Amino acid sequence: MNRRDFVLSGAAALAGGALTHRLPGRSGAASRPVPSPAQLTWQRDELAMFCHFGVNTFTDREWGDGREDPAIFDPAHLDPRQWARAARAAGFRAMILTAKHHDGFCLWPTATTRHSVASSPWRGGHGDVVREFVHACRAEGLRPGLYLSPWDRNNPAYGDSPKYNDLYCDQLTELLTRYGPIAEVWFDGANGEGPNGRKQVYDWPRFWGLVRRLQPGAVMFSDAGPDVRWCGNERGVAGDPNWSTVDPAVVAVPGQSGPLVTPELQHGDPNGAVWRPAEADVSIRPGWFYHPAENGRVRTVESLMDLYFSSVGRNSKLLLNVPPTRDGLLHDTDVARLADFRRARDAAFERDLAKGARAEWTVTRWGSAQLDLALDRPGTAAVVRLEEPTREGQAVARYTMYGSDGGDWQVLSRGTTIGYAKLDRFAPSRVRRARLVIEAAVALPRQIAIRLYGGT
Ligand code: FUL
Repeated sequence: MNRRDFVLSGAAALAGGALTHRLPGRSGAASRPVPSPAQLTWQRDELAMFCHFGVNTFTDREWGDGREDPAIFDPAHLDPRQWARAARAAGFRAMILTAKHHDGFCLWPTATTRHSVASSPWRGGHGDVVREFVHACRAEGLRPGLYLSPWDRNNPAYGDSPKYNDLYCDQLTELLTRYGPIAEVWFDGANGEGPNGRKQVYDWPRFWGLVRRLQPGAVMFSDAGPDVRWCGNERGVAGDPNWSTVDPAVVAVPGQSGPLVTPELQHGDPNGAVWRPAEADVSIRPGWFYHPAENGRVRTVESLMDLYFSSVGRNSKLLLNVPPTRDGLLHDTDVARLADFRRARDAAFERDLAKGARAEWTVTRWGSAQLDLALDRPGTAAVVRLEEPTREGQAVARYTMYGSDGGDWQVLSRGTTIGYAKLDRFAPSRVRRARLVIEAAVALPRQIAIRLYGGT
C-alpha cells in the first residue's frame, strides 16, 4: 500500500504556511486548540527582559517584609531608557517590570496605599517608575509588561479577603488604565501571610476578568495562565517534550502544587483542551534583585546560550531577569553580557544552509511525514531550527533529523515536540542533503520550516 498521500516539491515548500494543505477525510486537526493573536505575538517576541526593582534593591534582600521605609527608595540616576536600549540591542522584544513585589511597595503613585514612590524622596515624591518604564519601552520598540504581586506583606487589608481583592483590583485598574497598551500582565501565586499574620483568598476569576476587560490585547501569565503558563521551574528550562496545550483542570489556579502540577507545567499535554504556551523565567544573576555581592556572578555567554536553547529552542519564550542597581541603571557587566549574548546568537545563526534548498514534503494521513532537502550550498551544519506553523496548532510528537554528504544517512538529532521553534545542536556534520522524518504526531502535521545553521 502506498502510504504517501500528498507530495509538495520546490523551494517554496520551505516557506512555512505558504503551502498549507488539508488531506481529504481528516478534520480532527481543525478542532484542536490554536493560539490567539496575542499568544502568537507573545511567542514571536522569543526574548523578554524582566526587571526586578524596588525596595529590595536598596535593602539587599530578595523578599522584603513590608516594613521597609519608603525613604530608602532613592535611585540617583534612574533611567529605564538605558534598560530598554540594552534589551533592544540584545534582540529582546518585550520587557516586564515588578510594579509591586511581595513587600507591597508600589513603583507608581497609587491611590490605594501610601507605601509607594509618592512617599519616597525620589524625584521629590513626584516620580512614577511605571510611567518612565512604559515610555522607555515604547521609545525602544519593546512591548511593556507589568508584574503585580498578589502577596502583599505591607497592606493591612491583606488577609481580609474581600477588602484586599477590591484593593488589588484597584491597583490593576490603575496600572491598566494609565499607561496605554500593556502586552503582558504577570501574576505569581505567592500567597504567604500578610502583616496581620493572615492569609488571603485571591479571587482569580475576578482579577483575570478585569485584565481581559481593561486590556483585551494583553496576555496573562501565571502557573494557571490563562494565556501563558509558567514552565515549572525558575531555571529557564522548558520541558522536553513541551506542548503548548494543557489540561486546564490540572493547574486551575496559580500557586497550586501536587504531583501532577509540575509535569503539566513542564510538558503541557498533547490532548489538552486549551492553548497555553510556556514561559521560562530565570535571572542573569543568582538573585532576582540586584545585590552588589553578585557582580562577579553574572551568567556567562555560554550559559545564556544554553538558556536560549532550553527555552526558545524548546517551544518556549525566555524571560531573562536583568535587575537594575541602586543607581537605577543596569550594571555594566550585565549590559556587556547581553551584548555578547546577541553576538553569539548572530554568529550561531548567521548562515542558513537550507535557504533556497529544493524541498519535498510528503505526508500520510496516518500522521507520519517527511521533508527532503537538497541543499543549494552544501556545508557543515551544527544546529537545526524546526518550526511548525503553530497558527494551526501543534501536532508533531516525535521526529528524527538526518543528513547526508552523498553517502548513507546519518542521524543529526532526534526530538519530541517542535511547536513554534525547536533548536537542536549536534556535532558539526557535512551535509548536502537533509531529511526530517516525523515519526509520530497527534494531528496531521503541517508544513515544517527548517533552517540548518553552520558554515562552509
Ligand atoms: C516568584 C517570587 O517569589 C520571586 O521573588 C520572583 O519575583 C520570581 C520571578 O517569582 O514568585
